Amino acid sequence: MRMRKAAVIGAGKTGIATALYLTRKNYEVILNDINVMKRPEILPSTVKFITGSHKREIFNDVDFIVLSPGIDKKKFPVKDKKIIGDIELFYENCKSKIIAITGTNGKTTTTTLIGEILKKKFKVFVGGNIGTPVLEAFNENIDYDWSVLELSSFQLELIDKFTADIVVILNITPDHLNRYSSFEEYKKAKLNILKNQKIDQIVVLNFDDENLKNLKLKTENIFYFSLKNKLKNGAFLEDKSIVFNLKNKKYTLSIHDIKLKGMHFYEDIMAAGIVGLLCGVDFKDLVDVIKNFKGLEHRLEFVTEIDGVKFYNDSKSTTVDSTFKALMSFKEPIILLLGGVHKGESYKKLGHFDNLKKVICFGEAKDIIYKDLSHLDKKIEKAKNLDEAFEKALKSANSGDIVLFSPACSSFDEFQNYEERGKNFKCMTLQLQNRK
Ligand code: UMA
Repeated sequence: MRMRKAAVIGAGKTGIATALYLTRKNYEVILNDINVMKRPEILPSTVKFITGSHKREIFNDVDFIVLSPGIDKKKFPVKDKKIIGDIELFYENCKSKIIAITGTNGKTTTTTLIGEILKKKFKVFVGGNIGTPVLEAFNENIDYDWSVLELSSFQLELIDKFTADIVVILNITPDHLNRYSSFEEYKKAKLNILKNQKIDQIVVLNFDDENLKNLKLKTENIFYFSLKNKLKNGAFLEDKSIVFNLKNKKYTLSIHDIKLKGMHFYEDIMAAGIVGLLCGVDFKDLVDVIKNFKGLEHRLEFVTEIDGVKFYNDSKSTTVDSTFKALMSFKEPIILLLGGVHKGESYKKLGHFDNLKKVICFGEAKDIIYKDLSHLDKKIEKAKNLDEAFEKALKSANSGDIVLFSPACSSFDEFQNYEERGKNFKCMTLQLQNRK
């Protein structure tokens, strides 16, 4: 009998984990990356590694193709083969219950929180867009109770039968408009998380998001969270507390127990709390996790205070909406560093905060940003790159100000990724501190 044969496209994190997984499953594997690169050492010799363009003939006799999420299926030259992503392969083999989290902003924080909360009671795998490829769940023979998956629109485009026991959709605002032709197309990819809805599925949605509030679903197990409305079944903000009102039981969490700055984090906490309580975690364990959660690197992360100026690293912000939320988190005068690679959105809504003292725009997107925010007049300046933007920010900063690095763009004009960009910002800040 002929060995089953699969092609894996992209030799990044996903591609390598997929090639290793399929090899273990006795597939003959071809791994093809468009970039000419060294053969990754971790690959077993049985994997055929081909660099260079995705030529049709490479795939002639494969049974299916696994695309990495960064590769746009619409642009992939092969159309007559089954094409899936690693999430689908995961689903085919997964024995645990699944929680799938998506949304434009807050996915990683919510996924991390849900993971930590469930770990109080269960064996939990956490993976997906968060950085650990999902197929790594099968590296060791662990019987997980729950798999908690952060899923991006790119990953959701490539599902076929995938479904989850609990689905969380945090928000849908414009993003990746350099890959999608419209917001509607992007939204459709995100909502693919409900493609194979189940009648008994639990769905957790943001009531304040017009794209989510009125979704027609098969299930009646819908739980909402809201910063603005008191809800009968879900979580909401009341006075200085988050109230979880679930199945006729009320639990109250004081916001003084929350270390994270920014109302948008309350949404993540509400969503994670609902999931935790529905899964049967004790409220006191949930509060314990939230009390001790200091937030994640590069997400409105407090770096340091120098001469009364506070520096925040929000390098993960690659969308206008998430920078908008970062701006909403401060009452103090803000010096905002904005720029990188333009992703197709208008920056206009960022220019209407009274406490915006200065905007320094930099990188490839600087001219577009400058034009969109031209009404700021003397309050906006251009800089070549992040280094220069940082220097200019210092010139405007006085005691009591916030220097907010929340770029609203992707990082690839200067950096490998947002992590490298954020580390760079933190490094400049800490060097400044050492000079003092
Ligand atoms: N490549 C090709 N052909 C192409 C384009 C790229 O062969 O036409 C190759 C590149 O040369 C590279 C490889 O594909 O070697 C990269 O693949 P990838 O971009 O899918 O990256 P991975 O390393 O596999 O990481 C992916 C996710 N990346 C993207 O979706 C862009 C990671 O999310 C995720 O953590 C990881 O899988 C594990 O699941 C990152 C991300 O930026 C954090 N996500 C986006 C976001 O959050 O906004 C969606």
